[in-house]
Amino acid sequence: MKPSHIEHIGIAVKNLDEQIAYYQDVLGLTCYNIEEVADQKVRTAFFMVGQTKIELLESTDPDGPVGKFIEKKGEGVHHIAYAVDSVQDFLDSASEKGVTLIDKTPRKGAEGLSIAFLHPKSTFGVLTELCEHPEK
Ligand code: CMX
Repeated sequence: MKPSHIEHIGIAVKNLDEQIAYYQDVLGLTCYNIEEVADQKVRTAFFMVGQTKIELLESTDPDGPVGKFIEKKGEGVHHIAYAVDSVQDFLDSASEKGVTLIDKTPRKGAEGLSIAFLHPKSTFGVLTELCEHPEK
């Protein structure tokens, strides 16, 4: 049940290309994947740091979750994603403990992962994502 590691940190950005340049030129990381996730209304860019990814999120729709977030709070850390063995088991356990779920069952996220979100209003203001790798 316990998460094995932080799968990724999601960062809301206004301009993906400008931010990719910063992560590459200043932090020395390599962008290894750019992917649009139509379901989430975002275009994403990924960097690996050890076992953990940085996921930059550019909104493709002002009414999408990242578009609304940037409008209210500006650019910055948007969510923390934990790697778990079973997203469904984790959701069931969190729900039993009174946590509000955004997703009651896993859905498909970037890079083919099964993902689900816990509502930030019941996780002390931190939007929390659970990720399961398909090979598990
Ligand atoms: N972190 C912390 N709080 C957040 C938040 C975030 N990322 N996003 C929204 N909130 C807060 C808002 O500030 C707002 O708080 P107040 O009521 O105090 O003002 C409250 O949640 C409601 O926000 P809203 O702008 O009215 O937005 P909605 O209720 O329509 O949606 C949420 C909020 C979290 C349910 C929605 O953003 C969601 O479903 N998120 C999960 C999916 C997602 O974020 N996808 C993008 C990433 C995809 C990927 O990783 O590939």
